[in-house]
This record gives sequence, structure tokens and C-alpha cells, in this order.
Amino acid sequence: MKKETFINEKIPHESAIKHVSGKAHYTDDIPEPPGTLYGAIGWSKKAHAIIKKINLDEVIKSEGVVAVVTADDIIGRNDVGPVYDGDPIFPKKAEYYGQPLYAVAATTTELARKAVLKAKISYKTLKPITTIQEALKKKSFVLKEKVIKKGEALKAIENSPYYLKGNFTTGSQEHFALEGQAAFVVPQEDNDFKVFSKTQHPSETQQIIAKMLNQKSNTITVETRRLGGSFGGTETQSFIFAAICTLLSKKTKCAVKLRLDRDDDIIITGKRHDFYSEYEVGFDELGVIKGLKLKLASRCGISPDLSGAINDRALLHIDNAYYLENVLVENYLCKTNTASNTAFRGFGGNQGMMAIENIIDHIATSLKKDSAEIRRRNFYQKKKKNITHYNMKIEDNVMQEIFDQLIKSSNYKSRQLRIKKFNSENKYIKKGIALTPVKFGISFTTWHLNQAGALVHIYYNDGSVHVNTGAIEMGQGTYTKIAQLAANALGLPFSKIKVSATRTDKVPNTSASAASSTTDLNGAATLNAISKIKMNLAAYVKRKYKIKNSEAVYENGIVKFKGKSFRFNQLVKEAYLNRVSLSSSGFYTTPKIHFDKKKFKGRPFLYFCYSAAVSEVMIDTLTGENKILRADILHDAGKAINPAIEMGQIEGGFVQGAGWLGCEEVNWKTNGQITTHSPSTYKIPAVSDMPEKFNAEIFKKGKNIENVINKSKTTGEPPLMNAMSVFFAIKNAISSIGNYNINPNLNAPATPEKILMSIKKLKKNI
Ligand code: LUZ
Ligand code: MOS
Repeated sequence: MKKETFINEKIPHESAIKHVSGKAHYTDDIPEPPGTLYGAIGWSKKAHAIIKKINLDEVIKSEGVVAVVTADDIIGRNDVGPVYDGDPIFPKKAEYYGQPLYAVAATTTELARKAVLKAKISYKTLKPITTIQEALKKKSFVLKEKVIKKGEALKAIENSPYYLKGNFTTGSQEHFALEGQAAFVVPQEDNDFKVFSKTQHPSETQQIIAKMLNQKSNTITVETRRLGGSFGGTETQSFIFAAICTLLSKKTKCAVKLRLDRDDDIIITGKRHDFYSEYEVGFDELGVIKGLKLKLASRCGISPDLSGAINDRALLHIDNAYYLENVLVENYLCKTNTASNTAFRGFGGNQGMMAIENIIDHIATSLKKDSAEIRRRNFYQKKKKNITHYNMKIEDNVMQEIFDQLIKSSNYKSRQLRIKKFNSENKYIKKGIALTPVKFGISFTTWHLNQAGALVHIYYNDGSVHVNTGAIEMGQGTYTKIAQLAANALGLPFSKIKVSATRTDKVPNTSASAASSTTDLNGAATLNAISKIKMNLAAYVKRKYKIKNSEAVYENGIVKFKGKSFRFNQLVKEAYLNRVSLSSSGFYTTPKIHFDKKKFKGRPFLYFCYSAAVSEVMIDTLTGENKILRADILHDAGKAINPAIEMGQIEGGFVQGAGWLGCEEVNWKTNGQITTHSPSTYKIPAVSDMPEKFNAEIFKKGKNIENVINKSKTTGEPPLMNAMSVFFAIKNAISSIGNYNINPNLNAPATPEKILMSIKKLKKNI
């Protein structure tokens, strides 16, 4: 009989049928006990103001209202900042438009939402800082600036035969997960609280609530079964809602549910950091970069939140796939009176990568060369030119193979010629094409977060298996992949494994499900727990049957020791009757990594993910409208655990990235009021925005050279960056108007308006 592995197989997502039939329980679907109350949040209408008085009389009197909470109800820490303070639950001074100031619990959500509107607040308005430029001018920062250096950038630039300078911005992005922010709290005996939260980070939710209440962590249990997407939006920014919901539950002694209206969700929470860069680059006649000076500034909003780590990841990705010998980067973390910007798929890495990709593109136009060729010439090499600007040696480089294979499979070169011909024959419609690489570092850059725990039980009566870990299922399929790993390790059918809701009293002290590392970490912890149970079983068999070699093969429901075989079910039953433990915790820490954040040197990543994409676009030069005609992606997923699920990440990530660099635009008025707070004003990609032809493939020769579960590589964040090709294809199309002689002035996102303005500017220079 062929070995059943359940690995490298396209097993459907464990909740696929529940997802599409509406039977999957999200936080808002959890059945409510009688007497459950519903919350709503009242927030600041000023971006920067001293709050002179909040009069809540009318709110309290409003129909259905049971309780109101303000800062006065918080006896412990009035802050949900994950690393630093700066994110008050209810502040003294309003620092952004949308900042929560109070909350109510009422008998229905509708009545709660009506009630919060009745507050009378008197403000003393202060001048807000809303843009990166203003913050730079006023030196308004959330953390100290950082300078990183390798070699002698200024000298190298001076000695280079060619020189360019410019500036570039990438835009913000709203997470827009299908499921919005939600929390549901049920009070327990002894003032304990059971908290259901839409969060990527149950353990930190638990700690933050404990600190707010001045209670011990062991009085708070946080449970999360699944998220309807998240993308970083609940790595920290779910905390305030879980905290407020608990506060309401404590005050009313009732179960309370707090589910945000989409507009409130967008207005209250932070988004992707937009970045502004200024560059000076020296290069040779082949377009090889000799020296780079970069200024990188991000809009962080009111507080540090995760901005330190996000800007670090940007700095760690200003090389993307390119060897940079001489680098000088200044990094500014701008404090603005806007919601605190936060984790978003890519976590600053993609912003850093766009900065260098834009420079390479600029170099290519200035030399009148194909940008793919310039990219290729700057790649890290295998034997030399393989040390990053943070001193890590790259040992797993497959960039060149992927790039070359994709050039062939996508017919990049012949299509490029056809496009040039098309453009010379068409006056108003122009096409563009671009090929961009991705190299993305895997591991949390904060060393201690690279750990995970698991809990595995085997039930003796039927041999079924229960797994619990710190991993959060957010649609990415981590429960499915962890169940596949467990099935494979135990030689059992997939159907015998159950992964249960993530819960702080089962597996404690977990890291956020983030940094594309969830399955790598939690899957390995699960395998560790299973190996411990196997050791118990082996010790028993050795003792009982006098077997010398206690190694066993677990396959197709059979456990084979040398000289003795058991049916799995038989073995566990027998082991139970002989008083052998069939349960274990497991633990995993990522090996090899170390990083000195001060010196900015070390090995922050266990490995890199590689990918490349070719996009072809069409733009209407009269309206700025645009369309992705075709996208070809070749993505390294190592030996993929579940090629179907990885493909979902690869395709979905691309479309989300195309949204970030294309149609999605977050805007604020000069008074700090966000104007893009609903789907009517904020456009995410729709089905119709998918590439007409979409050829995504997993790199067949992929194999993780590091000891990562099953030699796989994560997908997660990196596929988003394949969409860089869309932006540069648009730029390429615009460039055709000037016969490819002029570098178009185009910032991201390339909305139709921006495309039109870019064309207009370019035409002036012809
Ligand atoms: N979160 C985090 C992340 O705390 N540290 C990271 O390095 C990271 N990287 C990507 C996404 N989330
Ligand atoms: Mo993330 S940006 O890995 O939550």
C-alpha cells in the first residue's frame, strides 16, 4: 500500500464548506447567553484637541442604555500599546479624528450606536500635524531616528560615472478584512473574564486586559477560533476593542458584544504606513549600483505601536534582491495626528522594496535599457556579492533561476516587442510590461517572538487526535496545514485530527500570528509534542515487548517497530491500559537567528522567500483607467505543504498588492479627518480587477535548505510584493508616451487620477 502522507497535497481548507455555507462561527456568530448587551464607541471629532468637558447625560438617558464607561472606569493601565505606551484606551487629550473617548452598553447594537452620538463634548482645538512633510519639518517623531551604514556611500556615489536623485512615495492601505473588529466578553465567577476576540494575538490581548483591570493574567482567558481575514489589522489594533468590551462587561456584570460598524472600524484603527523616500544613487554604465543614499520616512500616526519593527523591516528590505555595497540610510518615524499605523501584510518590507525598485526603474529609463536586465545585473550572487547591508550571508539564493525561468515561461521578451509595436500604433491606449523580483526575510525581527507552543492529545478509545497551538486561523489555512503535519507524523488520516480554537489557557505566552511564521513555528511545536508522545509509546513497547530498537514508522494507521507492528488504535488503547500518557505539550524556537538592533547587524532571518512576477497592463491615456491584462508569477514555496492553499495566498496576495499600489487610496483632510472611510470612498480590488490572464505557479525545484517543517517555505506575506510588477508596468506604459526617453513622475498608488497627472507632466517635457 502506498504511504498516505497528507502532505504536499491539495487538501481543502478544513473550514471550506463552512465558509461558503455560512456555518463557520466568527466572533459575532458565537451564541449569546440571555441578557447579553451590545457596545458602541464614541470617538473624537477633532484630530488634535484638549477635551474640556464630556457631557454624557443624554447618552446615559438614551433608550436601552445600561452603562457608560470612560477613563474613570479604568483602575489599571489605560493603554493598549504593545511595546510602548501611547495608545490610551480613553485619552485625556484627543490626538486623532476617530480616537475613542467613551463607550456604552445597551440592549441592542442599534440603540448603543444611537446613544453614543448624543454626547456633548467641548474641545479646545489644537493644530494637527497630518503629513510626513510637516512632521519632518517639525521633528515630530514617535521614536528616535535611525541611521544605518555599510561601506562608504557618499564616496561611492561621487566616484560613480552616473548619478540620479529623486523622491518617491508609497501610499497607505486599509486592511478591509471581510470580518471587521469584534469582541465578545462573558463574565465568569471570581471576576474572571472569558474573552472572544477577533485577534491575531490572544496572549497579548489577555495581558492587556489583565493590566487594565489590575488583575492577574490567570483570570483572563482569550479564545479565537477563526478570523475572516486580518492582514496585520489585528496584530495589535484589536486590543482596544477587547479591552473596552471587557470594561463594559465588568461594569454591567453581563455578557457584552462589541462589533464595529465598517465606517467606525476604518476611522478608529490604523493602517499601512505610507512612506516617503529621497534617494541619491551612483551607478556604472551597466546600471550596477555603486552607492546609495536614502532617506526613508514613514507616517506612524499618534504612537509607536509596532512602527519600530515595521521601519526596521523596511530597512532590512531596501536591498530587495540586490547587492548593495555602499549604503547610507536615514529613517524617520513621523508622529502625526492620524490613527496609529500598524502591521499590514509585508510589515514595512514591501515599502522598503518599492523604494529600491523605483530607483532601479529610474536607472533603467535613464540608461534606456530594459529594467529587467538592470534588475538582473544588480542581483545578489551565489559565491560573491552575497552579504546583505546588515551583514547576513545569503545561502539559499534561487532568485536568478526563478527570474530566468519566468522570463521564458511568460515570453517576456517577445511580448515586450509586441507591446512596443502596439504602442506605436495606438494613440490613446497604451500598454506596459514589467518584471520584478521578490526576496523576503522570514522570522520575527524581534528575536524572542520566534517561539511557539502546542498541546496534543490522543484519545485512547478511538485514536482520534486533538491539537491546539498558538496559531490563529485567519483564512490562510494554518489549521489545515498543522493538521496535515500531525496526520503525516502519526500516519493517520487527515479526518482523525481536530485542531481546536486557539486559547490562552491551553497554550500560553504565544506570539502573534504574524511575520508569515505561524505555521513554521506552531507546526514545528505540534511536531515536537507528537514526538514526545511517540517517545512515551516507544518506551512502553520497548519495556513490554523487549524490543531493542525503539524507532518506529507511523504509516497508514500502522505503527511498525523492528519486529513488532501495531494498529495505531490498538497501540494507544493498550498504552492507556498500561498507564502511558497520550498527551503532551510541545515547544519550538527558531534556530540560528540573532540580530543586534543597535548595530543593525546579524542574521535576523532563518531563510528567504523568493518570487518573481511579470505584469502586463493597459492604460487609457484620456481617463487614466487601467487594467491588468496578464500576470505571470513564479513563487518559491519550498516543498509546499498544501499547494492549493499556498496558491490561494499567492493569487490573493498579488491582488491585494495590486490594490495597495493601484486603486486603494487613503486620504485625510488638512484638519486630520479621514475622508476614505467606507467602500463608497475607498476602492479595494473587485473580481473584475483580477488579471484577465493569471498564470501563477509554484517553483517546482523549491526546497527549503533550512530545517523548516517538511522543507517547506511559508507563503503568507511575500506574494503581495509580486504586485510591484503592476506598478512598474503602468509606469512603463506611461513612459511609452515619451518614447521611453523620459522617466515618468509617478507615485504609488497609481490611481487613474495619478496616472493622468503623470501623463500630463510627461507631455510637458516632450
Ligand atoms: N510582526 C512583528 C511582524 O512583530 N515582527 C515582525 O518582524 C513582523 N514581520 C512581518 C509581519 N509582522
Ligand atoms: Mo502581519 S503584517 O504578519 O500581522
